[in-house]
Amino acid sequence: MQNKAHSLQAVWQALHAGKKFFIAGHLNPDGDSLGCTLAMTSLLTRMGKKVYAYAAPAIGQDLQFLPGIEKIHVGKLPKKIDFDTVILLECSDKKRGGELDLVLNQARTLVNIDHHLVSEAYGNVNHIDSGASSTAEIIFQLFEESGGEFLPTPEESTCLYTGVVTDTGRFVHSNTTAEALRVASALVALGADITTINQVIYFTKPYIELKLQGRALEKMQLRLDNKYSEIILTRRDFEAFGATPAQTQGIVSQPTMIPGVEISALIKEEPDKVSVNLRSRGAADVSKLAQYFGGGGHARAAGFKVTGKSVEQVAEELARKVAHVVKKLA
Ligand SMILES: [Mn+2]
Repeated sequence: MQNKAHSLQAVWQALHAGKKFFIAGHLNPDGDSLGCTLAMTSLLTRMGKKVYAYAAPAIGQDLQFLPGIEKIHVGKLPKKIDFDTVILLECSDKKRGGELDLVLNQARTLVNIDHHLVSEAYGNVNHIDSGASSTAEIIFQLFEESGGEFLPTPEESTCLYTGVVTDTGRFVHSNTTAEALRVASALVALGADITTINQVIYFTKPYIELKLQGRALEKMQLRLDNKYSEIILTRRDFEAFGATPAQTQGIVSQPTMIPGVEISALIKEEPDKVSVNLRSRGAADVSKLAQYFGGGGHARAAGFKVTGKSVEQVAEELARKVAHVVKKLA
């Protein structure tokens, strides 16, 4: 069995030993994934290392404010692949980072840092802490482990705070531990720009996203004794506002505000697949549901994608599975 619990000191050893680094988070990077990629890129650059930061396939508009974002190579691998150390952040398995086989196969050292509940120890150095609110929390602890040699800069603090605040849902999810708040507090003290983070991430929404949200709530249906909320957005819904399936942030968690709703699903018809976001009020573990359909995530927030089936087929298959889950809760 591989070791899932290498110490942060082992991570530091790999950072010191490497010269040419490749860093990536998961596909469709969120605030945690990008925040950690940028903070690590900045740290390694300060250490005098060569770093190639990668994210794919695109970076959302709301995360473009992150300091250093222009340094990320979006969906583009270098012509010459020549890295001694690869750092995968937030990737519960090797495939989560995208088509990186060429990079992964040639690296001497693969460092895997993650906080997902179901995470494989695919690296040579694996630091997997499912008790951490976010990978950003772990990266902050990594800084602390340097014994004062490296403190996060204000820019790195902004990146890491973004990871903590987004993964905890603005400090409301059950992963909002004392440690998460301690780390957030320390990052604010170090200069994290929380005014910009709050304004850009939480108080900015394009007109078409608000309109799409309105359409989604109108289409929301309660099923299974009102314990399951289902929202189906078809291609036509997206076309009505000129929106893309990526512009649905925040929609899936809204139905869990309704008393009695245990599970919420947002089912989206995309050009080549059906993608599903799941949320749980807390009693049901939606990561298990997602895993059944080949996806993954956390107990309260998970998702999956299906190809070759219609949006209606996926909705019915999911509803049948959800029925088993909510029955057990009763
Ligand atoms: Mn995360």
